[in-house]
Amino acid sequence: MSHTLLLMGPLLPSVQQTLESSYTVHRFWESDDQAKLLSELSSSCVGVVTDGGRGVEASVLEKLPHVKIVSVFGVGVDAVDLAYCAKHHIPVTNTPDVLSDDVADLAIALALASSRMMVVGDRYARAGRWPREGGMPLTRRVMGKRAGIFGMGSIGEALAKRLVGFGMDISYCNRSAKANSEHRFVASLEEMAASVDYLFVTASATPGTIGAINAAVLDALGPDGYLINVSRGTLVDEPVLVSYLQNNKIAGAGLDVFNDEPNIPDALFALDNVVLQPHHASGTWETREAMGQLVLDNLGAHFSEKALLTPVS
Ligand code: 8YV
Repeated sequence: MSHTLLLMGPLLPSVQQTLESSYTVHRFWESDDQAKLLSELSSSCVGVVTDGGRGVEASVLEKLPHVKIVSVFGVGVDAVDLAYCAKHHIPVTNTPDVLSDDVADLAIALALASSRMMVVGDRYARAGRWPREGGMPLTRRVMGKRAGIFGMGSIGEALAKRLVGFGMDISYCNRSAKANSEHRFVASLEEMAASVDYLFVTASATPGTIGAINAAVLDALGPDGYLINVSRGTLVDEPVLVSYLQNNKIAGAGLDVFNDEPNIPDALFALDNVVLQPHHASGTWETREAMGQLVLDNLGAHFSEKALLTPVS
């Protein structure tokens, strides 16, 4: 008999199909009576599969005492109750590295799109304003500017490689300096923000980083600085960011992530100095397939009692 798993939300169809053909999978998000489903699965469910946004709460895990693995389709595990998992010796796996290049690409795209006002330009062109009014207003150059990366993990490193190609001067702020990094380490986020034109947020959401991009950091970034966030909305004090964008206290922002996804603060829709994406930095076929394969491989390793490929430490 195949192992019983609880799937918290839909996955890429090909991945979900493979999962459902290899295991007995119960779809949590489709259930009309989730409490009943959890009680029915309490003695049989041995694993949970979820994505980075949904994670899994202790209130679900408590009802499934035989769960021995949580496999996350995503690198961020902030929505998983890690303390509960640690206490109950439930290993958690995620999908690092395979998504880093695409997330870094989107960070670059957001920096270019916000500086070069690409969305404004697109609207300008489509509205037929070019022949009527002439060229759109001038924008700001990216090449050769100063970039600060908050979080120099695999995504930060992939981003730095790209920024080198833009001739940028690169600093980074991390828990500690990276032994082999050629870039400048700055221990204080505020200090780094004061010395860059682009502040990229690529750190994972932890108690130490949540709320880190606050008024003091945005003041330091200043009216010529751009904030690019491809990590988690929770790292930023969102109401403060909205007011800084409304009042041009920073030059602009490129945002893939928000505090209350899928809801984006209405005020941002009215602003030309922000480029918005619906949390899609890893959203390519190639990366989502690789993430799905890693989810399946981690489950396969767990159920055949082999070492997990990408356990969250
Ligand atoms: C995904 C993510 O959008 O990896 C993460 O942590 O947030 C994203 O890659 C998400 O997990 C897929 O639904």
